[in-house]
Formats: sequence, C-alpha cells, structure tokens
Amino acid sequence: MITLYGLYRSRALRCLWALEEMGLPYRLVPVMQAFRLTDPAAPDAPFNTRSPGFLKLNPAGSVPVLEEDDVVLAESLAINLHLALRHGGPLGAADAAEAARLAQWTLFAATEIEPRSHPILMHRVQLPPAERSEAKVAEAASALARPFAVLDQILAKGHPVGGRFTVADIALAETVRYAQPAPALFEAAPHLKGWLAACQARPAYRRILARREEEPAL
Ligand SMILES: N[C@@H](CCC(=O)N[C@@H](CS)C(=O)NCC(=O)O)C(=O)O
Repeated sequence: MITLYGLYRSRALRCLWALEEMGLPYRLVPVMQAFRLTDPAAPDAPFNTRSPGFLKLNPAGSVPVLEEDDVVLAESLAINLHLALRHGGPLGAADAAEAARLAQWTLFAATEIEPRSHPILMHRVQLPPAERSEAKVAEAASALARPFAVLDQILAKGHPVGGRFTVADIALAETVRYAQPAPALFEAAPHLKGWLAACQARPAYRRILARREEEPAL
C-alpha cells in the first residue's frame, strides 16, 4: 500500500494527481505545514512538518513524502518519477531514451519554471496583502519569458515526451500553474496556454481539485 504524507493544498497535489492518473490505491496522511501554525511544538498542535515523527521520514521537514514498502521518498517530482518507474504504464517511460526525457522535463520544471512561477503565486495570491510585492511579480514574470517561449515551441508539437500524457506533463503543468495569476504570460504563449487548459481538464485532475476544495481551510 502506498502512503502519501501531505495536504491537497501543498506540493503533494502533483503526486496525488499522478496517483489518480495511474489508478493506484493509496492513503493520504495529513501533515500540516509548520509555517501555518503559531506553535508547531505545542502539545495540541496537529501532526506537522516539524513533528519529530515526521522529521524521521523527511529530515528536510517538507511535504510530500511517499512511503511504499522499502521506499521512503521526499521531493514531489522525484516521487512522481518513482511512481512512473514502478507503476506508470503510459505515464512512465517506454525505454531508456524516454526515461531520460522524463527526467529532462521534470528537471526543467523544477529548475527553470518553479523558482520563477512560485513567487507569482505568492505575491499575487498567497501572501497577506501587506506583504505582496508587484516588483517581485514583474521580476519573476520577466525571468519566465524565456522558459515559457521554449515550452510554447515544444508544446506546439504536442506532449513533451512520447506524444502522450506522462509525468513530465504533470511536473510542467503543476509548476506552470503557479504563474496563472499573471495571465499576460499565457497570452504570449498560446500553445502553452492551450496545453495547460487540456491538462487541467483531465478527469483525474478535476477529482483531485474537488477533494482539495473539501479539505478544511487552514
Ligand atoms: N522541493 C520540495 C518542496 C517541498 C515544500 O516546500 N513543501 C512545502 C509545502 S508545499 C512544505 O512542506 N513546507 C513546510 C514548512 O516549510 O514547514 C518538493 O517539491 O517536494
């Protein structure tokens, strides 16, 4: 049985999406992000990313973490590559060349997209209004212009790996999503925009989003 530690409102979402696409049974153990709690060490604090029991699973103190038989794994995108390798079927690689391309686009998502898209989500949506900075949004949007142009070119020809939906699409879609509060970026990248809409319309993703809506607000 696969156990995933995290919340829908966290980077666990991308792993939940992969699990759902693969039709795998799993259980989700809620782990609150410590930064959301006034005192994560308080006796009545919920199980959180600074709880000693959780730090044994991931000393880095972040969700998600996956536990499956002998494997305990952190890093959301590594988790999805693991799931693809063990259970992926068409979402995983058909051969070594495809495995390398899954890694390529997953790393592109992690290094070229996420560090620039996440500040857009933070400064347009997640931070309290007094802490938001439009200068930071502009800086991130400007840094995203080139990787978005690259993706627009690649996605004009279809999915990035193997001509079908794979875990590379999940990695890219979930990191590109953070930039959606800056719609102008997508007007300049119509293929990227259309591909993202198609990814987000997938039944597995809609199911996960519906469950995220049901998750108690923090
Ligand atoms: N690169 C990591 C980032 C994980 C991460 O930052 N997770 C956040 C939630 S989305 C977290 O657990 N934060 C907890 C904390 O800072 O206390 C991954 O992709 O898994």
